[in-house]
Amino acid sequence: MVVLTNPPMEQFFMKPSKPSSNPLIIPDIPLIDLSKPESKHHLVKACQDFGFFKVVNHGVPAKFITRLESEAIKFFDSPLSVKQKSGPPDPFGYGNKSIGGNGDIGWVEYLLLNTKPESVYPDNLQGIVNDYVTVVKNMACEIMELLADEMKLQPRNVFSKMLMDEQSDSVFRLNHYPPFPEFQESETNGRKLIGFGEHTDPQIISILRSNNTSGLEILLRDGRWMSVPPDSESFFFNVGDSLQVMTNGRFKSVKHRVVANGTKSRMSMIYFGGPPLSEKIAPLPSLMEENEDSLYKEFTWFEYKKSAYKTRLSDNRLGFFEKSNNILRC
Ligand code: GA4
Repeated sequence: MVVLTNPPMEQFFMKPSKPSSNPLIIPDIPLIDLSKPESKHHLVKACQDFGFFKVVNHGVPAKFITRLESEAIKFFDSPLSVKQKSGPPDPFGYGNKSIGGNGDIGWVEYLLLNTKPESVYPDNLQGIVNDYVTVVKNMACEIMELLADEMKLQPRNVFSKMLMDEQSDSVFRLNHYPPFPEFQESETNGRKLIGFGEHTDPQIISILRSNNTSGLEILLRDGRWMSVPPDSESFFFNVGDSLQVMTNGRFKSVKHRVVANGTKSRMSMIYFGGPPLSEKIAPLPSLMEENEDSLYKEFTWFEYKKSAYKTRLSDNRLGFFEKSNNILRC
């Protein structure tokens, strides 16, 4: 395990990216309005083209969100010695600047929690996190069932049952991106500050809610990074690696990253819906066309997770599980 006590400041800046040949057309983030039944028809395309969409009119009561946000602010405002009682992350617990165990760093502090019922959280967060995870998981299941309907998959809980399973290996994360001391454009030469480096999520589906500070960016199919306008009242869903495999590459596990703002704090809360450890992850037979080959070797979520936790954030984790004799859809 790599322990970085004080990484040089220089390492927190992104390498400049090549100017895009197509900078003018910025697509809209797919929007799913749960108050409009016809909105579900956009789900499949959103997962195929972006691996990402925004959900509005979701019905999650604001109190679950605001209570958690204010407790999270209190937690991150407390002295380092108090926060460190919940750490170091192994992988669960409080972490500061160091992400994962393989040398990734970002201008972020976080609390990573296991959502298993027996898990113990820092004071005041226990009930509040449990309540939040329960309502967000229910919304995730509703979306996954609409997706199954749209894909004509039977039973319609084919995805949601993995999140609902008592053994579901789901994770919850609070990220706080604090201001950067003496952050000035002139000193950074316009370079972006790494909050959370580019990566895909290994799980099935991730659901993010943030305060109104920008920072989240997604990688579009044409190779451009697109900044996602923040919206504290909505939830952002992203397809994870496991869902990409279960759909045999039809859905894209979206690469995303967070650029730290430098002057304004960003706070996000993310539920990562994962299957039970023993679950076999493979393309769903009911979805495969006649003579369609699986692009991936079958694996259990335990095997995938074990392998994923040995990688660096930006690595292509699914690469180890691709069947090399197949040509990947792009
Ligand atoms: C990305 C998605 C989740 O935040 C996470 C992350 C995990 C961690 O922070 O410990 C990982 C990362 C994430 C993927 C590769 C490995 C593991 C950091 C890292 C370098 C909790 C998860 O499940 O995978």
